[in-house]
Amino acid sequence: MAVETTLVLIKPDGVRRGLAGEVIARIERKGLRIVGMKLLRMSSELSDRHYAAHVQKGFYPELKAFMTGGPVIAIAARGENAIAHWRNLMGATNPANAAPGSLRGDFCTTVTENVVHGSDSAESAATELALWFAPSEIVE
Ligand code: IDP
Ligand code: MG
Repeated sequence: MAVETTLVLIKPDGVRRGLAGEVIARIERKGLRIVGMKLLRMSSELSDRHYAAHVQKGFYPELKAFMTGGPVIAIAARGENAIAHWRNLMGATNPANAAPGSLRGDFCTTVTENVVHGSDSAESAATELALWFAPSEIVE
């Protein structure tokens, strides 16, 4: 078992709909620890870097417009196997496949506007955390 830190984003739909408290409560009640958190607007450049694996895909223009269209909350969440635990709490990418009880299963209907982000591997967590947080913004 490894202590991991994962990047959580509350996407613009989640912030706009007042779901930040709901998302944060699920991080906390799971037993993950928040070690970084801030509200910001995702820039065009940050979108292209964060979603580097998706920039060539047909859905990317819509995804980018959505993600840069309103404030997001970025959270660094830490704990044993934090990456997999957060992916489970989020639910499947497409809310049609997301289990009831998961955030995407409970709070959204469309694949683009799906409330939350979570890193999908240790490698992407490290890359994403470096994009979103300066080392001094991670607080023990
Ligand atoms: P993930 O967020 O569950 O890791 P990814 O495949 O990494 O899913 O896709 C990143 C984001 O891009 C998704 O959360 C969703 O907002 C959007 N997305 C993914 N696939 C599609 C699609 O087929 N149509 C529209 N948007 C998509
Ligand atoms: Mg992903």
